[in-house]
Amino acid sequence: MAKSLSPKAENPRDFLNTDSLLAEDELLLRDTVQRYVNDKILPDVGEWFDEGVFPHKEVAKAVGDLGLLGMHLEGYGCAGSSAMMYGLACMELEAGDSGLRSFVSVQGSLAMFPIWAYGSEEHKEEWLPGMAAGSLIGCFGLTEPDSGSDPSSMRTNAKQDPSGDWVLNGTKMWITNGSIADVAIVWAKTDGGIRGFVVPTDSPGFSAPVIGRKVSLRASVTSELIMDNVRLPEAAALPGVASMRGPLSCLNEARFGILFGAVGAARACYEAALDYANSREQFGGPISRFQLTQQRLVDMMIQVQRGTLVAYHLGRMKDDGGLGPAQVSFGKKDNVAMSLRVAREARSLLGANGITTEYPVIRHMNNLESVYTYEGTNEIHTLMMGQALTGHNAFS
Ligand code: TGC
Ligand code: FAD
Repeated sequence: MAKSLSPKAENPRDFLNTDSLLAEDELLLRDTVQRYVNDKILPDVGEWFDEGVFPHKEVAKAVGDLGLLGMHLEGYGCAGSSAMMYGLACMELEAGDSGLRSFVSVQGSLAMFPIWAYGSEEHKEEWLPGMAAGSLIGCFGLTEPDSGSDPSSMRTNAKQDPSGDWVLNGTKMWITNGSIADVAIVWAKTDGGIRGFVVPTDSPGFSAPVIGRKVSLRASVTSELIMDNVRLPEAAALPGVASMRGPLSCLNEARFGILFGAVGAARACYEAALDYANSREQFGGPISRFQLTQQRLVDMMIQVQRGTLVAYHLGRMKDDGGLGPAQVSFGKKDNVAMSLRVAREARSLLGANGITTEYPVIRHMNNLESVYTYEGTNEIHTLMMGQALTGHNAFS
């Protein structure tokens, strides 16, 4: 009888027992979000993706009730959780769908964070409690049609007229949650530098048409923001920052969530491939008995486990206050690229079934193409790390 080489059975879903690196409250939070995703998202998300819809009201209320919106912020109805907890939530949400994690990251890290970090007391009291509860939705407008990787070239501008009011003009592009938002954080050039503006989306002159024909992140709303002489009171400008540091610091927060989220998507693809390989039979037995299939599964498993370790390490660094932007780039670049590789390999392992949304893999794979591009493309993160290594700016 063949003797097993290992004294105990490794868990194929957590081979290195990375769970042992998490504290009890972290595991509890992780399991709660996982249960929500399994029960309320996975049964329907394939259909949402097929139909290009995202039931934002129900989802916003549910994730608000779970305390996930702006969960890493303190006060104003926010949970005040650790960075690690926020990362774990993102991991589980993205195991459901990148669109779900996008919704939560944009709300918490890109719309609530700038209000929390740079807003006036009035901004915080007016917006944050409702946003934490999910009854108000936010979006973040930085990218423009001609200004993507280089946001400091933006054309959107705000001018103050003699009354003190701001008049905002310009177009933002590819804005997650744009058409469903109650409030947009819009970054614009002013005579005093780049400022963030808190723009209620019912302001006259503001519109947010949906961007259609997407084959990625279909269960997520992506929009243009058009500002045509939008008049705002003087107090609409975020008082705490007047440079690119404002929007770029928000990106750090969201990129941190993404480096966890991408692992969740990769794990979902790997697990789908493992289950499929054990059940699909060819040449008289399960395809998991072929050496080549085992090599593919082992490669996927190693990549997912490595990505998990990187995420947990960066999570601990952030909670200790020692995580710099170029280290966030390490995680965003590497974990998203890893996730896309795993998704493509899993897609191929599922054969023809891999091309249908009956299975989650191609949905994740297509979503990850957006994740690879947004929040700083793979190349931009390479250059951020290159600059940290060498001191040379190779962006232009
Ligand atoms: P640079 O001249 O280097 O710096 C300007 C000011 O910003 C500060 N800074 C940062 N602060 C905090 N965090 C960072 N990561 C920072 N990077 C720079 C810097 O210290 C300086 O501060 P100060 O006070 O001296 O003025 O900036 P730059 O304009 O040359 O930009 C450099 C570059 C290329 C890295 C940056 O533009 C960049 O990251 N580009 C990528 C654009 C991007 O990621 N866009 C994302 C849009 S949002 C999105 O995609 C949401 S998807 C949401 C979803 O659905 O999940
Ligand atoms: P470009 O900047 O035009 O880049 C094109 C290519 O050139 C890329 O491969 C890039 O890596 C490469 N490149 C650019 N500069 C360099 C360089 N210096 N060296 C080498 N290569 C370079 N933005 C928001 O503000 N808010 C949102 O909520 C938001 N949500 C999004 C949702 C989705 C689904 C998507 C797809 C995008 C979203 N974005 C959002 C926009 C996103 O951040 C941008 O798409 C991204 O920053 C890249 O900009 P770009 O698409 O204009 O590409």
